[in-house]
Amino acid sequence: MVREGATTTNPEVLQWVTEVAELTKPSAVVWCDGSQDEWNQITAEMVETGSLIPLNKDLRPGSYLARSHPADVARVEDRTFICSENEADAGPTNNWRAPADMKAELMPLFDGSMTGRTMYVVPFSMGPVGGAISQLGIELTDSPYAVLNMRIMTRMGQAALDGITPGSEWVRTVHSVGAPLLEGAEDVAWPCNDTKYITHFPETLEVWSYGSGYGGNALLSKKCFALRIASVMGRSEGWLAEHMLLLKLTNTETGKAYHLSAAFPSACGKTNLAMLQPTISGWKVETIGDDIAWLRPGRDGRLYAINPEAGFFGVAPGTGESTNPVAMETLWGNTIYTNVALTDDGDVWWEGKTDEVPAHLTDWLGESWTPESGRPAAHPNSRFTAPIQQTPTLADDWFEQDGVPLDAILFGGRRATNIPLVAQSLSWQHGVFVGATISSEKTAAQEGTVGELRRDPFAMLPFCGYNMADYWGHWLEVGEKLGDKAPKIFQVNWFRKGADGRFLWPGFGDNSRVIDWVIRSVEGEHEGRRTAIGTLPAAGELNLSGIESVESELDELFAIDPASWLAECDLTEEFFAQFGDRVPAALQTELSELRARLSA
Ligand code: OXD
Ligand code: MN
Repeated sequence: MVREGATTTNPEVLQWVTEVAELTKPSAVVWCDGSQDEWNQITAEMVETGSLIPLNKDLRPGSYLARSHPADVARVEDRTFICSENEADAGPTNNWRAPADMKAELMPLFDGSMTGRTMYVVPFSMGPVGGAISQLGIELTDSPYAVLNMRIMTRMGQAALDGITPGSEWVRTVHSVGAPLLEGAEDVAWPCNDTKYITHFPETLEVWSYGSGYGGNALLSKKCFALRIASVMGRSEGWLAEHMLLLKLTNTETGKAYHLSAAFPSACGKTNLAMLQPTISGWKVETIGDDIAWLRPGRDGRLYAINPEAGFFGVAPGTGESTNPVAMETLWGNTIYTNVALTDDGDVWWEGKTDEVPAHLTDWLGESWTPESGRPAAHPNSRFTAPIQQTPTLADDWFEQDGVPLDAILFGGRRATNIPLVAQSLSWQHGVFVGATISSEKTAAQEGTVGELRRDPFAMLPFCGYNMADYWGHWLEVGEKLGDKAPKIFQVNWFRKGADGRFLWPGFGDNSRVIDWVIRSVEGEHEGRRTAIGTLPAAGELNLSGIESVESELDELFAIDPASWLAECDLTEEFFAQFGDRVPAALQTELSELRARLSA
């Protein structure tokens, strides 16, 4: 069955696909080629079975709506495991299981899990096929929804499979929704299982995912491969897999181009920044990526970056004409929507898409909805999956085979207090300290005390495939190798609030003003103002033309209160303590030097 339509002769691939098929027992195996015909066929089948709703062809050509099971709507971090041989290699911030124990637990679940379903063989490349920073993988899945999403999110198809040659390095990923379809039984629109496992085997470059059809649980190229497994590959091969967006900035006066990456925790507006529309003149801003960047030293000693993905899997609510017109244009068609609301004329809607709320909708659960219903029409984690090549602001650099050189790296969180709008780190080592201590205040939506700091180092807390403290050490080593060719590191915070609870900074397109300062600092055009926590813009350096009223907020936006910073240093010490003596000495030095500067 496996070898019948096989489109490779690589015995390693054939053997692995055969083994998984013997275990999961699908009724058919389909080798995907990534073609339009294949897409047409799978979408037609899913429409037929009720798993996809075709949208109005005049309003959203080539687009579909999927509604998930109401209990399968997000990544499941408490069911996510790093299965390294040694527990200490997973570190205190990951769930760990010994590989053999986890396999013993999983195999009975996968045994026959694809019964009655088709197993798709989905070969894909992360980054341009054959690129210096690219990697190859295969996902075996019984979810046609996952196949369609993978076709948008990766370079999926024959070229990727052809790149997987005997002896080459590639990542094996297996996904089952865990819902065998027994003879005569009727299928459901969104099969899944209450039992869920998202498991990673970094030493053997494998991912096994069971029970969920949603997002990062099912599109194994994304968080599972491109962050958790790739971070481990990067550690041993001298590169970095990061939860970062990627931007190209061109100075329209000089024509000089720059590249910037930025790490923010989930739900801090990465997609909005990736599609930034500057409110100041002098810059052309173009998109390269919105979620993941792989960084690797190039032959010239600089740090090169790619966006390994080929699409956006973006959060729909809050994306609208006023907040992100570029995203709205990108979503014109060829898009899969999941868990958004359906309008009466066959288009999609979600909270924040338009200022005006439609009088009637079908909500994400398939029920009739009006503004009086008292519940959101779209699920808060509803998504669009859209091809990156539809982005009107896409930079040519997305196609660059070997990536683009980075000039600056930003680290940001969502901080109402303490953290200034922007600060340049004093050195690479200090920048790694800043990345390692990224945090956001907890909001009412999260467990814990409101205002308490939630640490999210490098925005990688749920995504680092090895011990977080070793990861910091790896960043330090990469920086040492780059020396004075290393990109400059900045800390940013769009979310600082005044004593009256108002946001002090307008954000969105006006963040271009901060990026203008960042690039001019990299170029040495600005002196800055050195403080205990980093270099801030000196008077007059931040371009406020057109928003002069913000001038009166600058004192608060850039205020550094030594007492509350010192209190935060105590929290950092506690945070570091959970990693024991694996915390690099250089970061302990940074902490004590920061305390000394604040106390001076
Ligand atoms: C995402 C996330 O979906 O970070 O990108 O959670
Ligand atoms: Mn993300």
